[in-house]
Amino acid sequence: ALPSRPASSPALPGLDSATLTSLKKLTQYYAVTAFLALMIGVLLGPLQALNYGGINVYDYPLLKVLIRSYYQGLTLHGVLNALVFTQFFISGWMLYLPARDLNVRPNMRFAWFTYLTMTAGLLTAAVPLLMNDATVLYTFYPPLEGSPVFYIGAAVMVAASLLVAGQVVWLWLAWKRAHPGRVTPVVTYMSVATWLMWIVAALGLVAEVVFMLIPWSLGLTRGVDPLLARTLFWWTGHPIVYFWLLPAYISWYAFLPRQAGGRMASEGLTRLAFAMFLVFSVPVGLHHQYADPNVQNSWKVIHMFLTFLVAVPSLLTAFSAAASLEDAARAQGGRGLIGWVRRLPWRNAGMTAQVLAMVSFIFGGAGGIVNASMAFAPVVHNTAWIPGHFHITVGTATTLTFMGVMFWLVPHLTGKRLFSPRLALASVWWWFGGMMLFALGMHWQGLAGVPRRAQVSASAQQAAYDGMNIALPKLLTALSGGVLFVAAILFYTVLIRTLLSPRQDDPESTPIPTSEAISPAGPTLREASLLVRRTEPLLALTFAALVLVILVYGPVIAPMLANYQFIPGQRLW
Ligand code: HAS
Ligand code: HEM
Ligand code: CU
Repeated sequence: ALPSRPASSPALPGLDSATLTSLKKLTQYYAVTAFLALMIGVLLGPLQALNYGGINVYDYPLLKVLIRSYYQGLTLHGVLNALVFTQFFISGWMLYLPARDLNVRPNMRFAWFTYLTMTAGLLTAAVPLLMNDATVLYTFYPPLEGSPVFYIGAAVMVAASLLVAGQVVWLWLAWKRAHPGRVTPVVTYMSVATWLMWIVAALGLVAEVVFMLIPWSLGLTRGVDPLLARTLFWWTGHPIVYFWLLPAYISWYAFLPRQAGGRMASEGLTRLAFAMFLVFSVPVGLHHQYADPNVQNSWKVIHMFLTFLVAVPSLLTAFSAAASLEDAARAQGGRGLIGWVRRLPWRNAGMTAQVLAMVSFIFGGAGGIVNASMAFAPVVHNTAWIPGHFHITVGTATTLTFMGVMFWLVPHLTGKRLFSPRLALASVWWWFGGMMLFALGMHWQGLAGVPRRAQVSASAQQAAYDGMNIALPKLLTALSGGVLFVAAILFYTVLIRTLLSPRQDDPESTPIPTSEAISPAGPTLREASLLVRRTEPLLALTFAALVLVILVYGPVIAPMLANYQFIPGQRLW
């Protein structure tokens, strides 16, 4: 278990067993809701992969009953996987960890209320999605206009995540007051930094949905400005990818080393990476809008350089993660420049999932740098390359890490034993293999010029691709859909059979795999290094983030407000 930190002040009650039971149940609810959403989302994926293999399944009457069109399916896939799965898992995960790490008792009524609000938002948004009344894709760019019910449900969901953020920041501040002069423990530090980043990030989306999309879809305004809406969307839309990534990083830094049999590299460096993400994640959104008119090039260039800057903490992470894995493997007798890799505990599905997630992220991150470069962006923008990029970032680095986390988290929360560790291990390799194949096929097709978000397999469109030499990448993409389908069956067999099995152990007999640090931060700020002291004031760093965002977004948004365009909505489906 996490070393329980003494709740030194009587004003700050520690976790008692009733609260812990409730907290575990809540975390389980968040995680299971998340993985149910992913299950539906992932069933649609292979159909899309077949589309990019030139095979059109969307005219089969049986499928037509369930989804009306390629785009309704794609909307469900994007929303359920990228928005619902991630947010639910993360909300449970990043409340549970700091509460345990600090040993502070959260207000459980509030915490359950938040979960129910988020679920209500999800169910509300699901109705128009399933009724083909909000087929606007997960980016819901206006002037595509969906049912107001969709936007309201989505807004409630995001608002609920901000309530979790508030509760965690509150817990942390209460702990700080009760422990003056102490260094924030590293798991809490990472969680609070991520939540604070998300608060700054969410402002754009909240403004877009509350002030633009909801009134417009209710018919209260005669139109909406697509450029401003896109700009506010990407204010949130880029940092949201770090909101998906950093919870995985928490596991790579704090838990994976122990699972691999070693130690975290350095608490100071870990904190530096998260402090950098807090400050630099948001002011980069224009790298999604290089092709948008009426945005000055100079601002696009500034956002490009800031994007390169925010890749730095990921590079720090790569070195830290590699160092801690090497430390683990050498401790188990590993030798050689890279021969040590063989000494990692490859039979452990949880560890393997995360290391494979990291390997995928080497390519995903490199592709991201390509996307961000204004010289390359016109080649890859809006092509199949882009889904190639994000299935090895959010679809693997994040998703495969969360899958691996579930292998210890479910036993830890419930006292149930993991059903078939061998199947679990197989599922992880199939997922990794499938996604690497998918990424190869899609990046390749993108370079050939195949667009994303296109039903390229529809007979009317096929002819446009006849002249292209893409038979092989099409085949790879179609095959990857099958491999990923198998991976999903294996994974969900393990997850569902585990959840349905009887409780066998005391849940605490599967502890949180917290790692020791080779270079710890020291318990008090006075003993801590300069780096640790400088990264401790997270609220001040949040303020710096806000200032930077206003500096690089103010001059971009102000002219859009001054020239607001009222564009009427369209329904293309
Ligand atoms: Fe991205 C588009 C740029 C990271 C997700 N991205 C997307 C979209 C999504 C997404 C969903 O600049 C599509 C949005 C849409 O629908 O239009 N992305 C970047 C850059 C990074 C990046 C510069 N993306 C992510 C992450 C995501 C994600 C993370 C989700 C989780 N992305 C872009 C751009 C676009 C874009 C443009 C717009 C494209 C367009 O034209 O529309 C960077 O943050 C990446 C930094 C990462 C690294 C890699 C570090 C490696 C690590 C692993 C180490 C491995 C080890 C293993 C140690 C530099 C940490 C050792 C192994 C052993 C066996 C020992
Ligand atoms: C889009 C396949 C799993 C998130 C796509 C596309 C394909 C695909 C082919 C591109 C569609 C197009 O551009 O027309 C698959 C397969 C999966 C899978 C075969 C595995 C079974 C995931 C996962 C996530 C994810 C796990 C995230 C957690 C997305 C998102 C889009 C997308 C956000 C973009 C939707 C849009 O453009 O509006 N998927 N996917 N996918 N996928 Fe997946
Ligand atoms: Cu981005």
